[in-house]
Amino acid sequence: MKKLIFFFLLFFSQLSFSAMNHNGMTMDEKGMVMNSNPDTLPKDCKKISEDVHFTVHAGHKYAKKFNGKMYAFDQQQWDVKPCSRIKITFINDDDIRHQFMIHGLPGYLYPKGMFHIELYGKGEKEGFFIVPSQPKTYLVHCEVPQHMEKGMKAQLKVAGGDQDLPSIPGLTEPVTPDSYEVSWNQASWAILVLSVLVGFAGPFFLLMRYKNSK
Ligand SMILES: [Cu+2]
Repeated sequence: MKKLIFFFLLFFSQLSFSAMNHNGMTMDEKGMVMNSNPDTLPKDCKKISEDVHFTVHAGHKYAKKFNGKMYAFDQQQWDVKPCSRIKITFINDDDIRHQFMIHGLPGYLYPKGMFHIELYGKGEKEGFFIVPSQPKTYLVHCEVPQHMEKGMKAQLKVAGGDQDLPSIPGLTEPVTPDSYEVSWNQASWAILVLSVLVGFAGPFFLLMRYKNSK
């Protein structure tokens, strides 16, 4: 009897883990979807203008075309109309953790202004969010440490957006250029000329002193 109760409890604990769903979050052993919203309209929208479906891939292979980058989405920009309902099918092609995370959505609908799909490894998950009406550019990235810096950064533009975000691979210039690039300003030229002069003049000066001392 005790054994039976034990297995009964085990079974139900596994069941509850495999379909946790609270505070706008669903998760299982493959990953999670946070703040998915398929039906609540932002305050400034009277109705959903259109339904769009984006399949977003994340992975190492999508960064190959970008110099010095390591991870990327297969696309770096998406454009939608005001009040669109967006369905995201997020596919992770890597064996490591990746996220599709969008920031800046209205806080009264999306806690911390965020909608987020995460996959712990290869796999696929989907979720919805509805955007407000005003023209705005939203940051899309992966928040796993260093993944954004290594290329996993993109933007979603509503009604053409209100700006371009920096450092989007193949799209916009970085805020600070990579440190391994040598910028030939006046100071670096001066140092080069000086080091050449010292390199030649030093031994010559020593030789002259040696000759004079004889
Ligand atoms: Cu990532």
